[in-house]
Amino acid sequence: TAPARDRLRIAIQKSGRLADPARSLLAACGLSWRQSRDKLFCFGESLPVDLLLVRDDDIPGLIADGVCDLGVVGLNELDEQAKARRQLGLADAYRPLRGLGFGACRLMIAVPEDWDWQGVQMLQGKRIATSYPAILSAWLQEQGVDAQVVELSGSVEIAPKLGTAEVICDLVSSGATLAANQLKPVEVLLESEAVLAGPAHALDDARAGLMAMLLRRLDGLSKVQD
Ligand code: PRT
Ligand code: ZN
Repeated sequence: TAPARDRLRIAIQKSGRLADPARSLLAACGLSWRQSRDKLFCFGESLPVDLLLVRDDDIPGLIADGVCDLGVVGLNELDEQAKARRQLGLADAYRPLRGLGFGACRLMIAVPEDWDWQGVQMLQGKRIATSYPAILSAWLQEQGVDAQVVELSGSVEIAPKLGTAEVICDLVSSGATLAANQLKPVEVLLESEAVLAGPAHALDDARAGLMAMLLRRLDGLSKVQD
C-alpha cells in the first residue's frame, strides 16, 4: 500500500482544451497556487492541494498508479482507458466523480458524405480508423458488427482520403472538421464532457477529508450556476 499523504494532488491538462477551464474551476473552489504556469508541479497555497500539469492521456494512469488523487479529464479518455484495462483483465482503477459542464463533445462514427446511411450493419467488414480502439471494439461487439479497428493517434479524419480506412470513429463538437473532410456523423458511441475522476477505492488518510471538501465546494458551485 502507498504511504499516507496529507496533501491532495490533482492532475490537469498542461495545455489544450481542458487546461484553462480546469484551472478556473479549481480556483473557483478556493484553491490557489504559487505562480508556475510553465512548470509540471504547482504547489497549493490556500489549501494543501497541489496541481500536476500533464497530457490528458496520462491522467487516468496517474490516478491508477496513485501518483495523483484526482484528475480533470474528458470522459472519452477515461472511458477508453477503463475499457482497455478491462479488456486486459485488470481491475477498475478510477471512476468519474462529477461531470464538470465543459469540454462537451461526442464520440461518433462518421462515413463519407455520399453514403446512403442505412444503419450499423453497413459497417460490416469495413475498416474504421480511431484513437479510441477499446470503446469502438466494445461498441462493435454490442452491435453485433464485425469490422476492423485501425488505431491512429491523430489526424483520424484524413484516413478515408488516405485509404487506410473507409470509416472513422472520432470526437465531434461543431462538426466542421468532418464537413471539411467530406464526412458525415451517423452514430453516437459516447456523450462526453470533462469529468473530475478519482480512484475506484476511497482514500483513508488526510486526503479523504480534502477530497470531500473539494466535492462539496464543486457541488455548491453548480447550485449557484443553475
Ligand atoms: O496534449 P494533450 O494530449 O493533453 O491534448 P490532446 O490534443 O490530446 O487533447 P485536446 O486538448 O485536443 O482535447 C482534450 C479533450 O477535450 C478531449 O479529450 C475531449 O474530452 C475534449 N474535446 C471537446 C475535444 C473536442 N471537444 C473536439 N472537438 N477534443 C477534441 N476535439 C477535436 C475533434 O476530434 C476534431 O478533430 O477537435 C476537432 C474539431 O472538432 P469540430 O467538430 O468542432 O470540428
Ligand atoms: Zn491527449
